[in-house]
Amino acid sequence: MTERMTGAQALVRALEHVGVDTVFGIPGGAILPAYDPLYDSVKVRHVLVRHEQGAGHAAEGYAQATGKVGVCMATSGPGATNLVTPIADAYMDSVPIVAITGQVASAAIGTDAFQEADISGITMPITKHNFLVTDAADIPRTIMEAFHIAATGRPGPVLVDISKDALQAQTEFHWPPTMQLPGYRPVTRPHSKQIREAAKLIAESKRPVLYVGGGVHKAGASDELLRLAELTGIPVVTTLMARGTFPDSHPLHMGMPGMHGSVSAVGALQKSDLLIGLGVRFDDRVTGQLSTFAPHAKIVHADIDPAEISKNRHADVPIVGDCKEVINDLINAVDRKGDYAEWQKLLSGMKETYPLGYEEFSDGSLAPQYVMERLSSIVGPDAFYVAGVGQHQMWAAQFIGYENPGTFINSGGLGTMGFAVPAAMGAKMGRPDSVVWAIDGDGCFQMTNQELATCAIEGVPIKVAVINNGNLGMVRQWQTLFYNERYSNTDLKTTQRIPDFVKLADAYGCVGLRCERPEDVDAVIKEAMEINDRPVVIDFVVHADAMVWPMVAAGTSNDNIKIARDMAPTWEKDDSA
Ligand SMILES: Cc1ncc(C[n+]2csc(CCOP(=O)(O)OP(=O)(O)O)c2C)c(N)n1
Ligand SMILES: [Mg+2]
Repeated sequence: MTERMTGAQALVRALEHVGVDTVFGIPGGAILPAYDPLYDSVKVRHVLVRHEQGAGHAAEGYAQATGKVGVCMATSGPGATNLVTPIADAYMDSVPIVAITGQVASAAIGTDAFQEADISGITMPITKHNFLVTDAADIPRTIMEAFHIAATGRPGPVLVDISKDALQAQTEFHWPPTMQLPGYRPVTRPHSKQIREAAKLIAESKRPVLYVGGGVHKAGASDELLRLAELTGIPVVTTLMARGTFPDSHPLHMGMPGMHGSVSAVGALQKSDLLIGLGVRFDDRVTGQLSTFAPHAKIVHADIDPAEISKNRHADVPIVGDCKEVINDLINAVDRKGDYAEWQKLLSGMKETYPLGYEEFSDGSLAPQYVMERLSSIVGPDAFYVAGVGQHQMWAAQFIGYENPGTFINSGGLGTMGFAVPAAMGAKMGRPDSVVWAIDGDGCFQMTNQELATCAIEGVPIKVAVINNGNLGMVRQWQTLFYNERYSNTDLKTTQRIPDFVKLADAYGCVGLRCERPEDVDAVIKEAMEINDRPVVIDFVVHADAMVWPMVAAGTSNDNIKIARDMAPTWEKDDSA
């Protein structure tokens, strides 16, 4: 059955058919035809944000909290270019979003028309796929294809740029359209020979490690991972993108590897004889200097994206497939506990000798890590924690105990300051019954806090912990360590209360609270937990000199991990082998 309607109506109808319930965006000239039928939709709620970057990050937060595709919408030119950062962010972290942008009328494309930007060209290298639609008849099929591509295989952002005349033209709408995606067939079933090879290496290894990345949760395979780990007794490390995929409290969990990873997790990789990489990409923040990364280890590398395998480190056994299927097949192929007692003992020893710790300040000021510990214990592991980028992000990764997959949402690959508040808004809209905390830096917060207005008006009661160290702290930390304490342009002077975050919160219709002393932390967190009719912002004024440890300096070997300034763990003593 076909129905006659405009391209814009067909767009909204298609969005309804693919199951969209929330769209984050801002209207403008080229996309205006689409906003008219959107006004009438009872299935699709449009959330008017304050900046398109917020729309993009909100779509990412929504996608990560729900597992569905997030949607953002913007007009041509500056509206579309404001989406570039969140699109790049989603690309790096494999987050399924669809960005819909208006484009100038097809006859004007290429003429430098008012608000023309070649957004499909601009986003070509940072989208999984993108479309420029100039014919109304193509709109429904393109939408169906965009959602299919975003959500299947390795998830990622897809852009659909639609010219204004295509939105305005009349067309015949029918559903479902037939997708035309020849050649797009992601391989999900792993090859059985590769699984056998992997099982053989596992059986031969004395020091195996399950090196787990964001792909495992994306494949919905955390239960399978737990079974594989418990069946075999193989220790686990979870990357920044995988926090919560394996319970932090589990004795086999060695923590997060990488530049700010735990000694036991970094040590596990460096001393391993077999890394079983699952949905990971051997990122430089994990490997450190590549030539000295896990020097004794053979590599099994499973990923749904064949382009990741052997990209940075040669895989002895490459496995292309969906992590859920890969892990299930490994469970069947391995089918017994290995003799890893020595190995487990070595790693547990490291974990005990070098737990995460931090400096407390004698002047009674607040340690940011203490705020994280208290949040973790008062709020608990059922909440979502959404971080910005910087020191606070690393402390949130280190000092909050994650027990549930997907509960730590952050910008890993791109490291986008300004991610937290809008992404928390998106997460809360996707999961309204869950508690959602944004953990933000005073620098990051000043990039996107205008979405607090959106939260207040749309009734999205997120909670924001601003870790206010008065500085672009992570950059300052590098200046402390590598630039002779020459603090060029990192002092935000936020401690002079410009802006005053409590007043700012108040101005945005939120509750603003401030906490400056360790003894007040519990009470302020509890107070925030009691407020559910409005967003809450807590200004945690913390010591400027707190640092993130452990640390592997960029480009150096993981073997040179420091647990504090000029303090290295003594590997040799631990490592009898
Ligand atoms: C958009 C953007 N600009 C610059 C950077 C570089 N950068 C990384 S961390 C950081 C400091 C962040 O400051 P703040 O939000 O206060 O967090 P803190 O490190 O103090 O916890 C900067 C500037 C970035 N990651 N993203
Ligand atoms: Mg800061």
